[in-house]
Amino acid sequence: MHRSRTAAATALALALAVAPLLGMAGPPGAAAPARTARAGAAPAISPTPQSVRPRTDRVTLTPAVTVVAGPKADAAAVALVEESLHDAGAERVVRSGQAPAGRQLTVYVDGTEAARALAELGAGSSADLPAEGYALAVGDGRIALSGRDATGTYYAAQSLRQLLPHRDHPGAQIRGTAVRDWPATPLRGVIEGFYGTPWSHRARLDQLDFYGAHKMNLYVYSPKDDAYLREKWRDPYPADRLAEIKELVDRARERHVEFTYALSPGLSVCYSSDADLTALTAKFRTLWDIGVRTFAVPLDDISYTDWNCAADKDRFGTGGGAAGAAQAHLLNRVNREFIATHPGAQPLQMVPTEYYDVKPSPYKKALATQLDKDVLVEWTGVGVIAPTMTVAQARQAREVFGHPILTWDNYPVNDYVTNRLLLGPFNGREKGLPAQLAGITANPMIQPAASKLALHTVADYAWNDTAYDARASWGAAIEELAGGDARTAEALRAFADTGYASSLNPEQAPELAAALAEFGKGGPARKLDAVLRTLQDAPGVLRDRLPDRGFVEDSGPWLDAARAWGVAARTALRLVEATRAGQDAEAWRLRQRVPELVRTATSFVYVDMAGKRVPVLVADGVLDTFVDDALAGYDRALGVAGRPAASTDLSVYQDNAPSRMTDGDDATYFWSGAGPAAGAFVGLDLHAERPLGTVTLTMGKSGSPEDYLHHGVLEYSSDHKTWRRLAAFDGTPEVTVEPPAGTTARYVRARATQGQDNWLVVREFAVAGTDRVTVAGGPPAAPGSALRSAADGDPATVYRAARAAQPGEALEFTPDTPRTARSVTVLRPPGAPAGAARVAVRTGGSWHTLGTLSGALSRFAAGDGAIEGVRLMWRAGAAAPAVNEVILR
Ligand code: LOG
Repeated sequence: MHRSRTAAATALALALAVAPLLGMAGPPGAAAPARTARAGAAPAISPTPQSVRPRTDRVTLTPAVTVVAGPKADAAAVALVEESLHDAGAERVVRSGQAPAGRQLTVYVDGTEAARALAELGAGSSADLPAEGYALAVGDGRIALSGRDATGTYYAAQSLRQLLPHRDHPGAQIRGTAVRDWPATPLRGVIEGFYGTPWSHRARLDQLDFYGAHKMNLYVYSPKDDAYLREKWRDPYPADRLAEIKELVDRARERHVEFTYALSPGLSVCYSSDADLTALTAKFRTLWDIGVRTFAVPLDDISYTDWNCAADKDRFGTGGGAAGAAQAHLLNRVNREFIATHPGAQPLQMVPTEYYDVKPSPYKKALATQLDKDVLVEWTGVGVIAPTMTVAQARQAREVFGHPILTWDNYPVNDYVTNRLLLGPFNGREKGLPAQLAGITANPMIQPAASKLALHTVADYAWNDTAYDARASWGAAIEELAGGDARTAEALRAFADTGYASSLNPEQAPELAAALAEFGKGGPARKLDAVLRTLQDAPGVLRDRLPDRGFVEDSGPWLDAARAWGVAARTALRLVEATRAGQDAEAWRLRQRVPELVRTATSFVYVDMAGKRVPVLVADGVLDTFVDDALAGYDRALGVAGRPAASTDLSVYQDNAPSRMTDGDDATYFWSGAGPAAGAFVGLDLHAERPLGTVTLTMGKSGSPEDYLHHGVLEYSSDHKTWRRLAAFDGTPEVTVEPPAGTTARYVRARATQGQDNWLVVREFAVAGTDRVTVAGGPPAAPGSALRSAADGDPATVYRAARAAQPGEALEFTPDTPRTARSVTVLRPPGAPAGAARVAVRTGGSWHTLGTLSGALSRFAAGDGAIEGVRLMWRAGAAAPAVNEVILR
């Protein structure tokens, strides 16, 4: 893939990976917004109209309603008006040339009658509105609507649909209103332009309906993984494929959406070749014949330094300027020999190879000066995934490209983060931007229906950026998708919150994070549990009740993960409570349950088009942090260091997550999905400042012995900002460092000091405590387990014996130096039998029995004197013993 793609992906992965460490995922500045009160308020038109003047009167929906349509009224608009009247409870809807006598409701659609009614009702004339504008009025026993053009009339009908209620009998009262409305930018829509599984035919039809309902007028057909659009661009379509596309074209027309056919020849085209021009226009011609009127030639993600034919090199030379000239040459021919010769064809669109910045370059200069002026140039903003877009940048883009600019906004596209659903609103686009542009197109997710939340907000912004409020639009999108059902909306909101973060929305799960923060500040556990309960139940509610079945289908693994995280987080909450209340046995039981629940929550995968299984993320950096903190809090209360939390700014290859560096298992590993650049790191959070014992970093693995940091440094820090060097290492996959006595830190990291091509495998990254305990005796540990797990400071790791104890066998713990402690605690797995061992301590050179193991948690008063050793003397013949941790405190 193109280098800039990878860079963008890495940047986002980085931002999201470090967010928890930097506290970025913490409580959002803004409190959770109030639910939109709907009862009594006039139903909202979405996108928000430019001007709405409420009237004081109401109109009654009579059993029979007459529709008087002007001679040129748009057929789809009239049909939509009639359908909406039926849905609102009308028993009969009659089309007539004039209003009937009597008190029947009449709806005027376009024509002179509508114009008169609109003027009388205070909505003015549609004739002086911008293209696609409309006027709509309800009052004085009538409804009137009229568009500046056919699309305007259709949009008026869409707005009326939203004003009318859903009822099965007549009599509804509709509030009087006068609306004048128009779009902020001419083109508004969606470009199906991502890598990965292209949308299904059914999904595309559904999307076109959605665009029409949201006043979006453009759909660009450009899935990267449809071979007929790229690799096999010269090949004609088989008849059945063409028939399907025709169905899309027809549906688009009915919904007033411009179907744009985008052909990407850049992988193999010879710009100077007559034959290739003919191949391109011949393909366009087959699409023209089924009704397509808008065409695009995207030239993104191709090489422009290598020519595909020698003739191009001879004709255009080399370098970016030559590439721009070659592209302009081909596109001008398409423009002059195809677009210009087909009356009714809309302006040609193109995506430049440099689509992601506004820096002047020879390539851009060539396009600016040589490409026909009426060609629209697409631009992603500054950066492939632009976190923000400003008016000034849009002006610069227009200037540097020398053409009208159509944004290709890479949101909510998730092809570079297929483990995520991006469910937050369109954000960070400055007001005033639409006026600078020929239009706005959004590149959506691989999941069509799940894209609707974000696309709803894109439509709102593109239509009326002045009124746009990202959070409010997001709330409205949720309400609409929930079909007006409060319980469904609550579930959808909880779920969408877990997929809120992206380059555009730096806060992950803002509402959940706020609830967790409130609890952290002493808020009631009951309240947090209710929030987590809503999340846990949300997937079930959505599966039962969400009208959009596509959304449920698209979100499958994420719904599963959300439910499982809800369960894990609620259990962690109970752990926090039990720890605080000193309920030792219950807390220990929950402490052991949580890691299993987390394993389940992280087990759900999205299977991509190549069959690759990608573990999905929900509310990452928020839920996992809460759960980790609960475990660490328990461990701290117990007096052990606990397992450090691992992190990295490198991408992760498959499911080889950073946590595998700290699982005590040499057979598992973290594996990066790219060669580390200089500055990349893997790190440990020890949860609290503490003395550093031996630091070990074991990298590489059989099969990938070169996958280690070839040049790096070990560093430590107390605040994750100021770092001090512990040691440098070069050319060795196994690093062991003894920090100087007295060194304390909370964070330790290994940082690359040079970039490298080899990826990075870290089998284990560990920091020993300074007060070490040696474990000896038996029975011997089972494969995959170790004696030292019983005293490694991590209650999650467990020593499991390979067999039952033999007579006289004992497990013996010896601290480096005699330790003063009030108690000895032995933690064992759930269901561990009572009476399995006698526990003794050695003080002053002699052994004293403390008692016999009870259940999973046994605690003994240690008596006086520094402890020199602890022994578990097994009862022979009992089941193979297991010990999580022996703690002296
Ligand atoms: C591709 C696009 C892809 C997106 C996000 C453009 C113009 N082209 O870096 O197909 O979905 O990034 O991964 C792209 O954005 N190139």
